[in-house]
Amino acid sequence: MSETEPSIIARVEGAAGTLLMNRPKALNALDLAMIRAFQSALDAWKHDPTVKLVLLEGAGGKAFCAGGDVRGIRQFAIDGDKASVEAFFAEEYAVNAGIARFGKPWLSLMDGVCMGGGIGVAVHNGPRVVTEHALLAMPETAIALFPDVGTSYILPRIQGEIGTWLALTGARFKGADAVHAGLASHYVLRENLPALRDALLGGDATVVEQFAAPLPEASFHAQREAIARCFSRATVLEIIQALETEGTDWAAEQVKVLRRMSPTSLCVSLELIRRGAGASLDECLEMELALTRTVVHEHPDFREGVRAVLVDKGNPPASWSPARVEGVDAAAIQAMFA
Ligand code: QUE
Repeated sequence: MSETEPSIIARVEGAAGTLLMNRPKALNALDLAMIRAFQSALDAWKHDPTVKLVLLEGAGGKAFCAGGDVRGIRQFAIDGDKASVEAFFAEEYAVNAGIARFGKPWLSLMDGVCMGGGIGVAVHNGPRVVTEHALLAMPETAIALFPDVGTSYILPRIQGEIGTWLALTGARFKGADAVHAGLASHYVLRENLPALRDALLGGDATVVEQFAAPLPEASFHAQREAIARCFSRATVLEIIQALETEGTDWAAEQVKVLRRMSPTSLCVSLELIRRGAGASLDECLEMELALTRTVVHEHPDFREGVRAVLVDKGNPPASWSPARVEGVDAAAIQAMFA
């Protein structure tokens, strides 16, 4: 049965188009077939007057969507199949842009893990609902990618350098944290999702207001000032030095995390976020697509990062190239944006 079940289940229920990401064993990570199903739904429903809103959910109870199919991308890179890598990212980013200009509410119910590509199908429209079981992250620097799916537009617009901190360290956000940062718009308890879902099939997205629960304090509340102080620096090395100057356990832990990430990826990600602050969403998606071409095919860290994190799980990266942030050539990073 599961072999023939579609990886996206698209239906019209009442006045809502509903999309269920349905690869629970892969935490609903997006492959190209799923991305194409998103595009079909956007095309079918954008001008369909019977569809008043879209409701997006993840199957299985554990994840909304863990990201993109980076294992598949890595294999394309190893095979030298540039066309398939290009198709994946170009079509994924087109879906992100299509959601932003869909013109009707595109309502995401983030209950469980939501990372990378999952954030990309959730945050460019709204309402963006999280539960107390939501876990949001941009973990790409661990696999030597960079914050993509239009997050280079979103992250620099979060106040107090929270977006820079998220992008570089891959910090995990709970549902309430995501609302405090503006990545999510409504905090709803999991037990109330069935009733919210039923209400939404009536076609009025504003009913979500009636389901919002009191918002707990952000888990990063005590670190807000340190985040703003340290992550506003011009270079990754200066951010690390600023964290070392803080002299707190929290800051020392951030340095440890940053030292585990791909140094090249940290520098690319910081530059991307700084450039994204002054760019439109479409310009950000274009920058990201251009970066995939060098980062995936020409830089060794991506293959090594995906191998370590997702293929041979728990087997840490043998070596990054260069191995340390101190060894990254600033001109080489700038050249990747040319
Ligand atoms: C960085 C990423 C991803 C990641 C981990 C990272 C990513 C992704 C997955 C993932 C996780 C579990 C799965 C799966 C994929 O993990 O993009 O299929 O079952 O999809 O550190 O960018």
